[in-house]
Amino acid sequence: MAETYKFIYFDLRGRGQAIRLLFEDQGLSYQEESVPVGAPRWTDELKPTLPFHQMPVFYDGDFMLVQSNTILRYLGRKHGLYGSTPQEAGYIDMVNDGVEDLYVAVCNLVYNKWENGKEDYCNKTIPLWMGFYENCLKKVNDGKSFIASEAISFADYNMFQVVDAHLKLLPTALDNFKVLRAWYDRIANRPGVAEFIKSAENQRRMVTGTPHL
Ligand SMILES: N[C@@H](CCC(=O)N[C@@H](CS)C(=O)NCC(=O)O)C(=O)O
Repeated sequence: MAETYKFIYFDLRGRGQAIRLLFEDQGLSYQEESVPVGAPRWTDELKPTLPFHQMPVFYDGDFMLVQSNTILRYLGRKHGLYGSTPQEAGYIDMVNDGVEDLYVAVCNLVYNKWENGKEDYCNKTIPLWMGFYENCLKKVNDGKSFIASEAISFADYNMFQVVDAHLKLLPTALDNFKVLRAWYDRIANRPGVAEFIKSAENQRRMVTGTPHL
């Protein structure tokens, strides 16, 4: 029987979202514990026990991992979502690191500099990065497949969640990026992803722990 993974994260999309999308799209069995932000379950019980005092947390049986990108890579290796050559794996890593950069930037915006930063972020940062992602896609099969090949990778789920978060912030974010838009729609329409996206639990979750996003 296939393993049931265990996953613990806040009741947010945040850094848990790409992992959830991967589980759902790949039909992997998982049980999630969703912890309310600020709950004693987090502050008193879980946090002090974790390597970096942060979530998400993932268990494959007794084997525990934290660090969202590490968890994605682990699942990528285990489930064939990490390319089929060293070059493909390198390209997947490169794009995933580019996703991390924008994720950190958007968190910095909503947590630290919303009032003074929003306009610049929407006018400059979002088009710049959507362009970066579109160019990365175009390098492989003219952007008609996934990040590194015809096969989806863990980084596709991660790039999907970061693009999706930016569409919430700026619904026109993809208007000038047809290749990225088509890639986004291809992923959004995969049955496992589509069903998860429209689920009540997903709809209810904010991207971050702020009122802005
Ligand atoms: N580099 C880590 C960052 C993890 C992180 O920042 N976790 C946040 C939630 S997204 C957290 O646990 N915050 C609660 C706290 O620090 O008390 C990762 O990618 O998992």
